[in-house]
Amino acid sequence: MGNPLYDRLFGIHAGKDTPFLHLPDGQTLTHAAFLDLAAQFANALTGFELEPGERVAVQVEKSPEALALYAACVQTGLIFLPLNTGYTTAELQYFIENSGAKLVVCDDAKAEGLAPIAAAQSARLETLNADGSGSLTRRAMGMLPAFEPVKRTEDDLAAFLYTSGTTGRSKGAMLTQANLLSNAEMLVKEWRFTRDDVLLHALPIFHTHGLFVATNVVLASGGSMIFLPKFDLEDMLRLMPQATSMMGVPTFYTRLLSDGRFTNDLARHMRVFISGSAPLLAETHERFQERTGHRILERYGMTETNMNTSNPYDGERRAGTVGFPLPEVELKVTDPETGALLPQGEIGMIEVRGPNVFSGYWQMPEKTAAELREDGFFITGDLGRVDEDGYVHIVGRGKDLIISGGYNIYPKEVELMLDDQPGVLESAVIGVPHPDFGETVLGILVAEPGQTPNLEAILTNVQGALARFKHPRKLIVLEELPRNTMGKVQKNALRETYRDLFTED
Ligand code: MLC
Ligand code: AMP
Repeated sequence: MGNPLYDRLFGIHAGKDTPFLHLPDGQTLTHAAFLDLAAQFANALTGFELEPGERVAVQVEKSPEALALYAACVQTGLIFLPLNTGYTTAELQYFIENSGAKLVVCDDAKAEGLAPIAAAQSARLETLNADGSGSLTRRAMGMLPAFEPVKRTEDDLAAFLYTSGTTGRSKGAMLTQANLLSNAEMLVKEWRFTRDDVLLHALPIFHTHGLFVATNVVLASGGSMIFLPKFDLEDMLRLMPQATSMMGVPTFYTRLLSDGRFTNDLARHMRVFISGSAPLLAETHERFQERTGHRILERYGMTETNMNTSNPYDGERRAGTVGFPLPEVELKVTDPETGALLPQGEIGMIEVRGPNVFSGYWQMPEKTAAELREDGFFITGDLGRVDEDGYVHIVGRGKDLIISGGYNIYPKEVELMLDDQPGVLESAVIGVPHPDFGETVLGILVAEPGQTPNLEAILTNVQGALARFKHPRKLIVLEELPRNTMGKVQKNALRETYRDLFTED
């Protein structure tokens, strides 16, 4: 029976002295050395007497050790729950409690704040820092570099990723081994990854894109990656000549284009540039091709489904579209109200079904039932259409969501916070175009009668509670919010009014 995810992503590299991680300091970790490290972490985890299926909540910086911890969770059958490094302690408390994690791994700097939260639910707390040090590593270093993976089936859960909802409460998307494996292996074929590939990896590894797409594809193909702690323009320009491929959010592409040193020459030897997590403007597409001769390959996915569609590797990569449904992924466009299938070409709700689709939200059967149909179709919340050639276009969102630099922000969460502030009667949070982040967060407030809210104090309060990327970049006070006859706030009107706020010179 074995452990399919471990066997097919990691185990296949046993004993191979082939490169896996090229680190910014010039060192390279081979597949064999990485597997040894992962086995040491697995032995360390086993010492904590956790049962397979229990959750490990992990908020750590990107490092080879962080990746080894992911591999260790796979081989011990523990559910890996990575968390954005930007989350505040208040945000983390929810994830730890909701998931019932029995082990929390964080940076030394966060340990004091998280200790009482972990203790309250009898979870163990270990640390792992950006430089790879920490209590967990110390323990792992004393362990044998060999581990017999715990038996698992493809239907067993491998990871939880939290995704916010329109009500402001995050939901834990439960991903099985099969969800991750099917996508990784499918994408290797679709995008022609081989052991000769060197992926320039500057994405965070706490989200689908950086972990389950970029990392898993490299693992499944036997290639290697230049493993950067974060996107840094200088590093990208310096290291691109050593890479064959890159995956990024649109901000990566606009930032590269904004620098004159990013030339045709620098990108000449590259095999493929892939973009996703947020819409790539057709204009960025065209500018990129003019500058480099490369056509970016845009694909579409989400936390609950991994990747759903992709532009073709061979064939026309059509700007403004996300390409075709991946093999084994069924995609249909339905009436958002009734769920009825719409005629080809019409705009409606995108629904997807396939081995990539998650198995539900952790302990939220009602939310699961509302979004995941009994026949297996997942209601994505994205509005789109399929053109006459079969290309999928995403034309909008049925869900109230802002995507800033590839990070999702659910306005409701920020509005709940703003509504609670002194002097604030109500608020509306919208996304407006931003030259760097694609969209950014704008908070619109209505004051309580006779009051003048202190905007600076409000922003300070928000800072303590929410991750930086969710903070409104500006607060505006209005007499009242525009509403339709039903009393619903007209966010479209607000978006229209403020659409040039950050893009005007
Ligand atoms: C950082 N900041 C952001 C931000 N990232 N603010 C808004 N949106 C973001 N995405 C904050 C920083 O904390 C900083 O705060 C300030 O904004 C400017 O920082 P920066 O130095 O310009 O940001 P940087 O660290 O360079 O990060 C920008 C980024 C990064 C785009 C490189 O956000 C990133 O790597 N994004 C990728 C996200 C991702 O992987 N998404 C995939 C989700 S999976 P201050 O205090 O200094 O002002 C998914 C499914 C799918 O969606 O289909 O893939
Ligand atoms: P997340 O919940 O972080 O997984 O974000 C998923 C959402 O990102 C999707 O539902 C889409 O709205 C959006 N998204 C991902 N890829 C693309 C893309 N290529 N174009 C437009 N939107 C995208």
